[in-house]
Amino acid sequence: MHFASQSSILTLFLAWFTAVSAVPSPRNACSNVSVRKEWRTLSNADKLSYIAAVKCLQGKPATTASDFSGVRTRFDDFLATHINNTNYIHFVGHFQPWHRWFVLQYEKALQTTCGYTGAQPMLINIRLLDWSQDASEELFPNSPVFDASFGFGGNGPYIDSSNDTSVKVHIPGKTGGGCVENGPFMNMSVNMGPGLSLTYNPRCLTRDLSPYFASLKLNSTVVTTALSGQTFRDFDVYVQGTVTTDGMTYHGGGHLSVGGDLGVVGDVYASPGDPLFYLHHANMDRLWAKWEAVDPEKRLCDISGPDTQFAYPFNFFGDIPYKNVTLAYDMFFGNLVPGMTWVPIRDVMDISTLCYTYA
Ligand SMILES: *[C@@H]1O[C@H](CO)[C@@H](O)[C@H](O)[C@H]1NC(C)=O
Ligand SMILES: *[C@@H]1O[C@H](CO)[C@@H](O)[C@H](O)[C@H]1NC(C)=O
Ligand SMILES: *[C@@H]1O[C@H](CO)[C@@H](O)[C@H](O)[C@H]1NC(C)=O
Ligand SMILES: *[C@@H]1O[C@H](CO)[C@@H](O)[C@H](O)[C@H]1NC(C)=O
Ligand SMILES: *[C@@H]1O[C@H](CO)[C@@H](O)[C@H](O)[C@H]1NC(C)=O
Ligand SMILES: *[C@@H]1O[C@H](CO)[C@@H](O)[C@H](O)[C@H]1NC(C)=O
Ligand SMILES: [Cu+2]
Repeated sequence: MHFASQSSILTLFLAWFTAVSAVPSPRNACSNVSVRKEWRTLSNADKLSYIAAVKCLQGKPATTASDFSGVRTRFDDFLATHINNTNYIHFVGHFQPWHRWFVLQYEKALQTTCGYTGAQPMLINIRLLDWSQDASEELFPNSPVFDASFGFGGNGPYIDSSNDTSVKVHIPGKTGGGCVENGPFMNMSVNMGPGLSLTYNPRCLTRDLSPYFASLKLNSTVVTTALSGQTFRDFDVYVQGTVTTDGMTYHGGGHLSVGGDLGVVGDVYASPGDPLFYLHHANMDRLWAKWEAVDPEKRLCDISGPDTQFAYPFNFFGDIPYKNVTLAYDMFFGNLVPGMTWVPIRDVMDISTLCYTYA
């Protein structure tokens, strides 16, 4: 009993060694896997607990208040970090990797700072129905995500912005523009923006829904075309689209079908001021992960694109110098999460190592 024979010790050791070498190193093992689900598949109780966690984050102390004068809460840390980095993280090769890490840190903040036990929800194209069934234009504003009791509230009242020169790109079919009038975020304060401004500028949450734009940009054809890209470059160039309404696809489409001309989530800088930002970007991330899963051996290491905004192949305004990013490229997050200022693209390529998945 007390002394195992040498041979049984050897057997035990071999069994242990075999088991250990067969599984990934413990460093990568996930003790908890977050299962991210589509908003309308959550129970009402789960919807309310997510919304409560977001409101909780909007009351927690910030970590970047000494970097950005407008920051008041932990929620604002994310808004400010996005605003400050906007010109370095869009129309670059690390656009999708940066936003993957960003949404993950938000999900972790909800979980660790606000005791949220669920996962980051996402939206399948913000439509009433699954995109494979292509909801009609009429159904878009009635999507459960805009519900006042079990969603994020709806549109703002109509404001004619057709002659507003501060609007750079006018969105066809816009129906709102004013402050959100119902739901849990009707009284929330968007503390920074518009644009690059990082000073304290509290204002209401605005939305400016365009069901028409949604029908053009969030339909199944757009998603299928993106996923048919054979290389990351093909996939990513299509997903990022261009800066005109014609050239936008589901990234710009998701922002501007809700943000229109005047809505917060349509502001490329301050878009994380609308809590819906994180559901849209989780869906974008789901589609990237889905694209990767088609050929993991190749696609989990496939990255490309410029390190500089609006360089080739996003050279809409002419050619400028750049380098192509690689897996070793370090993405910058400032002081969003202490100790994680720089994150190499390599570390975010495989969501299974980040301990979340999509249902
Ligand atoms: C796993 O999740 C549970 C429930 O949310 C939590 O209590 C626990 O601390 C988590 N464990 C780790 C290692 O994150
Ligand atoms: C916008 O400008 C046009 C042309 O000047 C004018 O007819 C129209 O009334 C203006 N609309 C608003 C809302 O100011
Ligand atoms: C918003 O503020 C108004 C006025 O203070 C208050 O009556 C209402 O209950 C608040 N709504 C929410 C959802 O917090
Ligand atoms: C789907 O999107 C494509 C590309 O934007 C567009 O040309 C087409 O008209 C859309 N289909 C529907 C049914 O709206
Ligand atoms: C970046 O990669 C693309 C695609 O492989 C290539 O055409 C381009 O010349 C590269 N640019 C630089 C600066 O190396
Ligand atoms: C804000 O952005 C600037 C670049 O415009 C950068 O130098 C600075 O480090 C950033 N600050 C933080 C705290 O992220
Ligand atoms: Cu962004």
